[in-house]
Amino acid sequence: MKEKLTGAQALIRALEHENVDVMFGLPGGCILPAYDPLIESKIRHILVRHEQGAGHMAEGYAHVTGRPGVAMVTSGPAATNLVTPLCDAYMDSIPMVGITGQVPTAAIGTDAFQECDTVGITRSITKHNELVMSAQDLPMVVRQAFYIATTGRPGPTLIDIPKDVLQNEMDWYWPSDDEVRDSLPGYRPNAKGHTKMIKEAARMILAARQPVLYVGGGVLKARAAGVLRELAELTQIPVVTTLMARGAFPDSHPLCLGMPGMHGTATAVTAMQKADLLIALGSRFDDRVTGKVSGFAPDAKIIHVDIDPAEQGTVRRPDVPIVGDCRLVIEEMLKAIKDLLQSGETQADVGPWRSRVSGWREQFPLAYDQSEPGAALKPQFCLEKLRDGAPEGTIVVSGVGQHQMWTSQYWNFEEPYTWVNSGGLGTMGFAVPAAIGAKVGRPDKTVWAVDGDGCFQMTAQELVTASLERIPVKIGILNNSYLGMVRQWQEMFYGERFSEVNLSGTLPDFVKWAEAMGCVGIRVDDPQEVEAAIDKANSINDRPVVVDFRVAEDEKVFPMVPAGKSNDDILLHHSQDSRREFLK
Ligand SMILES: Cc1ncc(C[n+]2csc(CCOP(=O)(O)OP(=O)(O)O)c2C)c(N)n1
Ligand SMILES: [Mg+2]
Repeated sequence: MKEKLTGAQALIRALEHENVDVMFGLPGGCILPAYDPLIESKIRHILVRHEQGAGHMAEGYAHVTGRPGVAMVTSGPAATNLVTPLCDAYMDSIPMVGITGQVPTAAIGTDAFQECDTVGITRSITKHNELVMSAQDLPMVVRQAFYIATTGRPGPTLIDIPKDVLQNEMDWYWPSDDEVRDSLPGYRPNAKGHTKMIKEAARMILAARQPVLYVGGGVLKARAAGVLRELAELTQIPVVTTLMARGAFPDSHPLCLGMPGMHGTATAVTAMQKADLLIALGSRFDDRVTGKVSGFAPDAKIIHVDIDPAEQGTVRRPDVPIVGDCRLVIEEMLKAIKDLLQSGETQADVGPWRSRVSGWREQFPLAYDQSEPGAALKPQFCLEKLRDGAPEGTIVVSGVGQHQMWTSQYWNFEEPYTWVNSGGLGTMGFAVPAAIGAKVGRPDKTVWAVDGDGCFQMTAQELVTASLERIPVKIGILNNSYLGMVRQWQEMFYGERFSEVNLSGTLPDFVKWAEAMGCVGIRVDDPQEVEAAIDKANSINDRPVVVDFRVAEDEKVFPMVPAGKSNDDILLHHSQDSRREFLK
């Protein structure tokens, strides 16, 4: 006799079978039946204050653990509140499973209370989504959702479950791996790269005189940091790590050039421009990296390794396309290079290239000035102090804006999975909930979120969640009283005509707000007091802490490649028109 369960019981049991240990959510009418069996379940449920928070928490959890984050919410407005995190996870290839309630099957299409077409709305921002029409289907649908979210190029999936489907009875079963694969005949992610292409890539790597390893988030997704390091050290090829790949290669390594792109280091940007070979590993030639595509790395041949065939040639036509998992492909590449070397082939001398690149690094370091007595506190100074005071292995999360770019620039990323940010979508409000999710996933680690005053005001209410759930995250607000990144563009490209970017110098009081949410609040505006404030924040581990760093209003992020311009037009500082001289 098969065991009879309700759809809701089957859903929760299926999540347990998928080894879900925590989920983030908020109940409501249509998802109500699923919240009932949750009471008996071992799965920890974190009750959020807004469904967007649940989605970003699931993302933060997935970022640092590599396991899919789960968010469960009700229908209609709750489902639409989950749209931004789903899109965010889609853009940054984060494994995540969203579960939404839906109006009863008989009411679908009638504009019922809290009805919306969730699968329609989320179709283009999920890897896969499904409206479940029968309770009997639930175990298979759950297995498919987890399988698709975590295999191939990871991403979000969504299961939309009408209320009656949760209430109806079904006969429990648990599909095997083969049954899941067979149920998805159109889905066969290709993990292993093409042997001939990999050999061709190995030959090109040995022949290149000015090569650069252009490392993207795919390397982290593939857990390939170890083999990447082997490849870089064997070939002595310099490495750039994109915004999504910070931590995939240690910043302190002599071969590391830091971040490329719009706000990348001059060395990373220029090395790519001057390269004769770009080995793109899990990177997608994003416009923030390439600048004007026609001017991007004009002399470089391209090897492009990506698990998603759709990325090949989208922006720049590769000379050697390799579709496959970065770890497996790099392993094969290493073998192919070693075989060639053993058979007597030699590598071109990359020594002169390396010294040229090192010269740029010495000549064009990141710079700011905090030395002037009485000058306003600089955000970069706060970041350096945060970085130096942070316990080893601290996870850093950021919002979106100037503070995000400074964090990526000034932090030293030494280990993978210590950097969590919203790269592709650039979602303001990401940091606080994502930090909470990260801390839930890695309670053993210190988690600092570096946020903007604008971003913080979008999702700060989740600190109530963190206080009540005893999730002691630390938030450092680089409070410049402005939507700083927009202000920077208005200053530079709109003739200093500031429009709707001033968030007011005095309101709100972030310390009082933090205290009202059950956190410790600290304010600091004097450079002399920054270290003590950070030490105090680091010593508090029973509650969330918010540090309000009152920083200069007009500091700008440099270097900068203005939008639409070529990377050759990188600006090192505001007074400079272009850096063409340096590039010659
Ligand atoms: C949800 C959302 N709305 C608008 C934007 C556009 N935007 C990008 S950065 C930014 C300013 C962020 O201000 P703040 O959080 O104070 O950070 P700062 O740049 O000052 O460090 C804005 C409005 C966005 N990225 N996301
Ligand atoms: Mg700001």
